[in-house]
Amino acid sequence: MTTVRDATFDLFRRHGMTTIFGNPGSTELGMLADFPADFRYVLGLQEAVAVGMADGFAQASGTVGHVNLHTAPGVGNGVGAIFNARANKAPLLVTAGQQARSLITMQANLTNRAAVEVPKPFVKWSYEPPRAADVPYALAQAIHQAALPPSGPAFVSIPMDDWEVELDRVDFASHVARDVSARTRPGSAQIEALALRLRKAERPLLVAGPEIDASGGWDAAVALAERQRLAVWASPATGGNRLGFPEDHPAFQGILPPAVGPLGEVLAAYDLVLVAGSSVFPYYPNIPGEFLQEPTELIAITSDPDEAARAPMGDAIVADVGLTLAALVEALGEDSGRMPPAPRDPAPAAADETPLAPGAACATLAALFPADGIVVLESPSSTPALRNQLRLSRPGSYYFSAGGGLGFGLAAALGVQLAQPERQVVCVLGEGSAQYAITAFWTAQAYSIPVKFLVLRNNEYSILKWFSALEEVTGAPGLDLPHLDVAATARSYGVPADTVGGREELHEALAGAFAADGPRLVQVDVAPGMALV
Ligand SMILES: Cc1ncc(C[n+]2csc(CCOP(=O)(O)OP(=O)(O)O)c2C)c(N)n1
Repeated sequence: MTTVRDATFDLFRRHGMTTIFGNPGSTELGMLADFPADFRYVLGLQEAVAVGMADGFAQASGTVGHVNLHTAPGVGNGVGAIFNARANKAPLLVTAGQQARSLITMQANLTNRAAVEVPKPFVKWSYEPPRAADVPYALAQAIHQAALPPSGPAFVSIPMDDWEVELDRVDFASHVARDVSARTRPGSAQIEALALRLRKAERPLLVAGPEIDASGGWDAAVALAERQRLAVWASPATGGNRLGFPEDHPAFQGILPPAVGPLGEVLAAYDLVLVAGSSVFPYYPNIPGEFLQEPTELIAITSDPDEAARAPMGDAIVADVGLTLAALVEALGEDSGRMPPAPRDPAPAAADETPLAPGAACATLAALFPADGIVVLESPSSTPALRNQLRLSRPGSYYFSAGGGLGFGLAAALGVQLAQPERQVVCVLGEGSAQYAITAFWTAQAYSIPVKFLVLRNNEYSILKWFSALEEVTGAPGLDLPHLDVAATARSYGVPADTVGGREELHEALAGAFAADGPRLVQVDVAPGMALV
């Protein structure tokens, strides 16, 4: 005989899911009892942190991530981060405890009355098994749901008295040992038709989206661009939770602007736009204009049927992005003979002023950035400057919140570092953004997670002031952040931290942080305002 708990942990083992992020309560202790030695539990002190860490871990580890939350309030606290995970397409199992089955009907304390409803808009699948014996089966389904394209969070609510229940083999054996995969390639006729359109194009463009990296299609995207002499733009930063193309490559032209009008103007220079692994498009803010001007044509490749269906223009192919790009490379053969696109200009050097321009801070980071480093970014008004100065060029080097809910950056950086212990994670944060996951500093020191944090402090919600100007809003309150000291807070949680001013001081402090073991934080004062370079 086996218990629900044993069968569940066997299921997790089989899927390589031996890291569990969470914040426990009395309703989760049954699951955590006699915690197996081959598993690791990573404690987040608030649920947004636990979910954010699991999101980063899921994206960077190649496994389904797992976060365990405390019944209704825990899931409630985590919902903003679950929203982000959905936008990031992070394959994520979210579990939560529930009151004992015999007490649910009387709505005893801690009963989650609508357990399945609470996370619903933001998860792919939400379930509470009707019998204890169904818990492993429900979890197996949730894991498959989370991993199948488009990957995303799936939720299971588990009554607290289920874990000790004994199972008959017949109740669980068949679902533990199942592989389910759905990486599909378009048919050869579809590939040929796409190859023909590319061959005929005079000024073809590849828009590189986050799903290229997630599907392992990086090399295929580079080969396609090089052989076909494609100009390459990154999909707008608003939805670009990962990079799809090396940003120091001569074919790379820049990051598409996110608003309809300006984006349409960039596309107008091309006759065929191939969008790989992005929605069409993560538009924001609302600057009207032409979506696509004749005679430009657009074709999107995405594994997400919803993205394909809701695109306002162009054709779409629903298939695995990496496999489709590889098939296209094969079908198109060697060189297209086209003229290569002109390379874009190097990023201009930012002036050495006080306070430092955000671009100068990013350039200082770039000078020290480890060759195999990974950036997790949440510093809204410096996003373009960082992408311009750093020009990351390796797969799996960049994570950003496609959902835009703050709190992702600090938390996810820890999850990414746990998933990629051989690579150095650098987390670049605004001092405002850091507050939404501030307790993650405790987890960083408690588990010796050696993330290096760079906080760009400008004493305001700069991006919101930029939006105010764009929306012609004057007199909005709540946009200033005087006296916020992230370094002092990080130190209070046990993370060594410095505050610096000029470029040389920053260089020295960052070099010291990179040379040190364990987590380190450098806070630098920067000039407010949207920084493009
Ligand atoms: C959960 C959540 N709440 C509020 C916002 C709105 N918001 C977007 S950017 C921003 C300011 C971020 O400030 P900071 O990190 O200091 O960066 P800066 O704008 O100064 O670059 C806020 C509050 C959000 N995106 N997510």
